Amino acid sequence: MSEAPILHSVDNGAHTITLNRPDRLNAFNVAMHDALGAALGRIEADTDARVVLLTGAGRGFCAGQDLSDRDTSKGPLDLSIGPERYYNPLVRRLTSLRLPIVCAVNGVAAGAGVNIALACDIVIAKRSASFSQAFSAIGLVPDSGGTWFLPRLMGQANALAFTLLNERLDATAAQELGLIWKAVDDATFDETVAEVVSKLAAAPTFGLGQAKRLIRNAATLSLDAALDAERDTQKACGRSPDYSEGVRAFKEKRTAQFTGRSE
Ligand code: T3D
Repeated sequence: MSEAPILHSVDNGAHTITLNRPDRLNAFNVAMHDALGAALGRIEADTDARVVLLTGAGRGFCAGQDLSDRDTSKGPLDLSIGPERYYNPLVRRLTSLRLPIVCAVNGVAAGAGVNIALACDIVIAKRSASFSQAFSAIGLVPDSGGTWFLPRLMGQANALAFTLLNERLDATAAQELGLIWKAVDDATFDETVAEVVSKLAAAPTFGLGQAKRLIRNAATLSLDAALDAERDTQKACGRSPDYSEGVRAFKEKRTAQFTGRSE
């Protein structure tokens, strides 16, 4: 029996999704897309969910599209289908999920694998991990949001060189360039990821989800529009039980016990 392409577990509101095609460096095929979509559907429906962790099995995080599924011997392929059917909906779901998503880049990330990591909210990479756009090596353009994420995160000059030269960036350089939040020594990687996930699992989830939405939307807003959006969202957050609990706990000098709920 073949291995499941996605592993999904839940522990106290923390959902872990593991891309599980290690012999292909967790490259995406249709079965993996479908299983990931189903896992995200379960998470979206879980009213007790607090945080999502996305990672990969084996020595890779994700090598993008599984190229063994692309047969060019019989004429040109329509490569708008993969983005339209799978990659674009995936990036939209990750960026709009009302929960924080931690991406633990456990090893090599290439092509869409990099850009899917960048669609997550907090990216932590093993010091030994690497990032390459890979697309230019096979005549393609960055997809899965790469053309949008890269210049915003690392600046246009770095985005262009990273894409056109297809150089592998190690995790330390990726952090220095602003592509990811943190590169962590391999020996302490699992521990650091677990600490971040457990902190987010106990956080005021509704407020975090709103902050994520505002920051992601602000990239295309004027300052005026962002100020208005903050005001309106603060009103909703101010009505949440976690706001009352946070203020009470502050005054009583104790750790807040958040429910994560909006009301
Ligand atoms: O098609 C559409 O729908 C459009 C959408 C496109 C989205 C994309 O992501 S396009 C970009 C696709 N990805 C790539 O081009 C990356 C190809 N892989 C590599 O360049 C290298 O494998 C890596 C830089 C990722 C890692 O190099 P390395 O030396 O650490 O590992 P390796 O030996 O090359 O790979 C290990 C195995 O994984 C190997 O299999 P083998 O020889 O042991 O049986 C290799 O063939 C396999 N593998 C790695 N990447 C892919 C893959 N198999 C299928 N597809 C892959 N993308």
